[in-house]
Amino acid sequence: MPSDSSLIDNLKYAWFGLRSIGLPLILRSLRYSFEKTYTDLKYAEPIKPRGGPRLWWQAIRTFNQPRPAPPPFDSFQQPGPVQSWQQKNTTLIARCQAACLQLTALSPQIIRVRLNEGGNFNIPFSYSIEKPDSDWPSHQVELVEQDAALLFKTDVLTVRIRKQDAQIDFLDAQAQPLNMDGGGFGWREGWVGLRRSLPPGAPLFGLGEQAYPLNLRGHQFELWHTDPGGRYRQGQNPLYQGHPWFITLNQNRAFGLLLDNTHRSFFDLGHRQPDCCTLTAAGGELRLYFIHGPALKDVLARLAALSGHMPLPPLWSLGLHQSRWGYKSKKMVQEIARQFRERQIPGDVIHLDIDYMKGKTGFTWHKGRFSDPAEMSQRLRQDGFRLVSIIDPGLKADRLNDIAEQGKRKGVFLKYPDGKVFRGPVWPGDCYFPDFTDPAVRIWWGEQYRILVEAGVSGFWNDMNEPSVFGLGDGTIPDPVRHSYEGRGADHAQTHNVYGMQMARATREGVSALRPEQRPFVLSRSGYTGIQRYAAVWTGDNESSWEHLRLSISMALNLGLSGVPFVGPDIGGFFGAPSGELFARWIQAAALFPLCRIHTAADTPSQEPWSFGPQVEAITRRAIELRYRLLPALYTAFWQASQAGAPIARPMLFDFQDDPQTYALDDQFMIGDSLLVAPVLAEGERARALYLPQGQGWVNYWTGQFHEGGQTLPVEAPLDCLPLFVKAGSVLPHWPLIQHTDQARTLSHIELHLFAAEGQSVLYEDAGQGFGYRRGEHKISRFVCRPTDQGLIITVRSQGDYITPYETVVWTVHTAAPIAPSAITADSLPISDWSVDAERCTVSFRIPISQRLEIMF
Ligand code: MIG
Repeated sequence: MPSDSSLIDNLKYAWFGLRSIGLPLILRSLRYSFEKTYTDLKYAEPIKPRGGPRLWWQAIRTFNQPRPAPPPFDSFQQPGPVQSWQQKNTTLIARCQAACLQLTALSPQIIRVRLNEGGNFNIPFSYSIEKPDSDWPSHQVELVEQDAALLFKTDVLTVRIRKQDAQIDFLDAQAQPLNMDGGGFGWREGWVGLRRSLPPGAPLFGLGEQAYPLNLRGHQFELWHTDPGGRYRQGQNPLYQGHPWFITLNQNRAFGLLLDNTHRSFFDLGHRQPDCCTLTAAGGELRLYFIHGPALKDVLARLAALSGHMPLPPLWSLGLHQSRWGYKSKKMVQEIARQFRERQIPGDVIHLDIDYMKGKTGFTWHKGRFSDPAEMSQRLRQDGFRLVSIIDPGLKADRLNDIAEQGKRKGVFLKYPDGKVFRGPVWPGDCYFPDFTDPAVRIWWGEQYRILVEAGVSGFWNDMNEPSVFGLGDGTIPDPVRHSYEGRGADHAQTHNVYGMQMARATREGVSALRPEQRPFVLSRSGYTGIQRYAAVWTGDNESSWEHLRLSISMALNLGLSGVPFVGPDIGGFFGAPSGELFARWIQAAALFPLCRIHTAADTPSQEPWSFGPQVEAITRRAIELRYRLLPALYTAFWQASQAGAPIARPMLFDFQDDPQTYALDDQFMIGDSLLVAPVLAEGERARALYLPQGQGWVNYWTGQFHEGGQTLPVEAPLDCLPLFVKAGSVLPHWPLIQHTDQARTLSHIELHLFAAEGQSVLYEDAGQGFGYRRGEHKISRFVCRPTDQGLIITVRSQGDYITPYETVVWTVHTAAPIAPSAITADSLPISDWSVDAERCTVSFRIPISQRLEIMF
């Protein structure tokens, strides 16, 4: 179904809203919209009328006005000429006519620039930056004075500050421009901003979650987390989480810019001026991080060093998640689990949406529908299913709600500046909102999970945490509402963009305290730079359309390039109903996505793997089986993300940035180092073309056929086929088929498929749960494959103390042409038994875990 903005469509969504929210709540939300405007006006500077009927009247007249755009950058005040400077270790302060600039080289590749009118540079606090300045290893910088400029030099970067106007250029070690100033740093009426030139023609990526194609160049983005309150469309911005970060390339050398400022911000990425980006924020200090590569993967590794790594999640969260808004009873949940097992479709997780709660309010069970949750979760666990349950930030403001009453007594909820507790309507009606920026409140919130933990719920889904409040306009908390901000004090305007991330943090820390021996799984809708430390994210309320299938890929890839590896869409689409074909293509495309969750809205037709008839069921089973077979490869990609910030789902250019042909590709992507996925994204299509990057060979996963890199290849893609290629030279690990990840603890063997060519690859293994891996209970196996005149040599170097459940390896060596080995040795001992498949060009043999294989032809 095409998603045009026809009146009928809009009426349908309005009707859906009316039915699911109900008239009284809609009227309350309308009143809230006036209240919010009233509050905004009441505390606005300069102080307006102090309240009363006149202000109400003004609120009613102005309640739905858009927030102001930033003033034009040309009108910003600028620091002016550099008058004096002072260097202390790796920091330089340049005193200019009207302001001061502070430059700090945190590492040879990371430069922070701050602008401050008074020159009072206190220790910066940031929710996004995890690593304190003092934790960076020491290194040398050199300051060189020239006639017209100061050169601030690390081992690999030169920062050139022009004396005349304090403009700043970043040059590489060869003094080649990386990123040049395009208009300086400035401020006006509380806004701060900067303009930089963009490398000609270079694509731009990042910005967190944006409903755009992969390359963001030429567009403009507002960063102010917003629940669109219905489906979103391509080009709609802002959504649930924008991140103040982008990454680009200057002649193949990558760098990234992070504007560390939580206020409502704007990123104009070559929209008004094609060769410049203008970044502005509605308040706070101007604080910019420049991160050099030159490899994209190094930029991402450095972003993770700054903003934190995704901790390794429990293995079960890599399994299939089945969800819908509307699994309303224990009976329904158990029936879903039963169907999965009966139909032999692998699955690990069932989600409980707001229907499990009493009156849709947090930390309660609807006892009528879920009579004995602990018994239910225990029975599901025996069947290999775990539960994830939803929690919204707002707690029902009701005398009968013990948690809300207790929270009120303890003072955990957000308040207006006059001390009155803030209330806003969400699903349960009027709610109070915890102040997640207060450490004590995070602990209080975390303890509330006890009721769910005791009921055996395994993971936690944080929704509505933009925060979303029912009302017109941007549907959130009024700007003047106060937050602790770690005791520093801040209003909502400053806190808004980190609220959801701090909720996810409170959730993660809370369940960690309740179950210290287990790895938490938290799924969050909102987030910000740093969210990867606390939660996986999904891309919100999408729609069952081909357009959204395509978007789900570019959105996930840009989140990955923003440092958030654990991502995925609602497979099949949230609003609307997918055709069987769309569902089949979506589950194929997302089969190897980091997060693999099927989800749909209330009152949509059912969206389980078997809802579309036997043909689509078989396709879905096959896609999910592929995921479960490849879990060791996927888990290795998770480990890489947790170590070095690499995305799990990677745009083609990530590993092939020297091949410019990869830059524009957003309909194919890599999973980890060696899998190339090229899903079909259009209705009726049964073939497609894909690009194989230069520099190595590629093997069709299904046929075993070898291909040269550096070419566009047409492939057949009947409805039951997901085009999938493997980088030649890789060892691709497979598990025998399991139905859920508990079964990975008793594997009889592992299958290692080598796609013979010169190459290296890695396999990471651990218990899939707990924290033993941090004490060395992991196993990292590095494979090197070397073709020789006589055959192939494969070496396996393993480290770590983890003992795999299996002792046997089934090797399958795939070659370009049929081979008949004359001898095979494993750790120098000859193997007598192997089988050759001449048609598929493979040789297979079963051996104990070994360090060196030689295959003689
Ligand atoms: O306003 O809990 O994005 O996944 O099913 C809707 C009901 C509230 C929005 C989430 C969606 C979830 C739904 N929630």
